[in-house]
Amino acid sequence: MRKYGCSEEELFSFLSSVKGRDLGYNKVLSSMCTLPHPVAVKAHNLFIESNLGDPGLFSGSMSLENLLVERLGTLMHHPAAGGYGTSGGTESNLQALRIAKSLKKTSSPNIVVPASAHFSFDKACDILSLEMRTVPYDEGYRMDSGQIEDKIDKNTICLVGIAGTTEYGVVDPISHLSDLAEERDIYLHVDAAFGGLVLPFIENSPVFDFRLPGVSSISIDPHKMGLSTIPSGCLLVKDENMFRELGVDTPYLTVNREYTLHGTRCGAAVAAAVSVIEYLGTEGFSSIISECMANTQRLISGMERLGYPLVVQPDVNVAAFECEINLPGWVISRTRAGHMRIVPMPHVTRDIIETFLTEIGEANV
Ligand code: 0PR
Repeated sequence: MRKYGCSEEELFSFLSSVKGRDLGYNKVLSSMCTLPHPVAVKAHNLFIESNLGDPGLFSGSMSLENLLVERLGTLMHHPAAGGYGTSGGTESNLQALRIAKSLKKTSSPNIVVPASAHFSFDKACDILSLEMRTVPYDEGYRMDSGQIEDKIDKNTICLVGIAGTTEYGVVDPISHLSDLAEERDIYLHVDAAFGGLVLPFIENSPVFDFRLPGVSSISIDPHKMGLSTIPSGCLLVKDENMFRELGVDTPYLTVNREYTLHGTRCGAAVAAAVSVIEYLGTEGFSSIISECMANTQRLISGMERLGYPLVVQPDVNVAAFECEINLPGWVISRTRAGHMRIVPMPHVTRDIIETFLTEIGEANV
């Protein structure tokens, strides 16, 4: 640390120059985050000092967290769902597995996940000492229904399905998982970190939420398609009492027990997330999602016309192609299988898609 602080001018000129090295979102086609909505930024700033880790001090912020859970629970067709604002999908997935592990005590617990599972499950299994059993893809890059039962045994504490996979944007056979979960009395967690704020706004999209009776919990991330500020996730549970499994005594706080993972928690991101939801409503979200889906379709038809086949028709705005090209100036990612992967987020406008298609068309010649 310096002995004497620098001037504000010097500090902010340093910060601006450093920020200039961040890529921003302009030609970023790989990210599942996006520019936050202006109301999210405003609300975040308004609640900048809020700490949900000691909710008695911030009862206004806590009421916003309750509203967030109620709104997302209702979107997932279960207004009475319990939940709290997490730091993102990783924390939500970890906490869901903690609940599942606590509900079913066995000496060598395992979980059954699709091959597409996000790497947050590797981290959670490492932390919780769980064996991760992976079910291969079917031809549509979804968890192969026919191979799930083979992986389940008496030590299986949790089944996981993904609603909007990170790499191919598809939804696993969650209704089949729900049947299995009910039959075998196993906890079912749905990772809808990405798809949770996309699928409800697409007509005839696959059902993945609490309408399926076997679903125990759902992860949804406002800092992805919720256009909110980072860090913002939400873990919803079917029954609020499930959180008792995680309760610890907190004698010197304004509440006596808590079940969250973090101690100090960002109330600003919760205020931001709920603000976007209130400001846009279902109409606003539907129009943003339909634009992202239209851009995804335009990208798909453009790529196919150029001779780069789509790997699988996605359920959400993520598209993967058989294409080896690396276009300078663009940030594009690749799936584990090496497919080109593009996420048409709200910052990826139609103009950006057209420019990308033109450039990739020229690279083709
Ligand atoms: N579950 C799913 C289905 C996800 O796609 C992700 C993140 C997570 C859980 C974990 O969420 P958090 O990162 O919020 O803990 N998927 C992307 C990834 O990490 C997110 C991402 C975001 C990737 C921005 C790139 C990027 O620039 O792969």
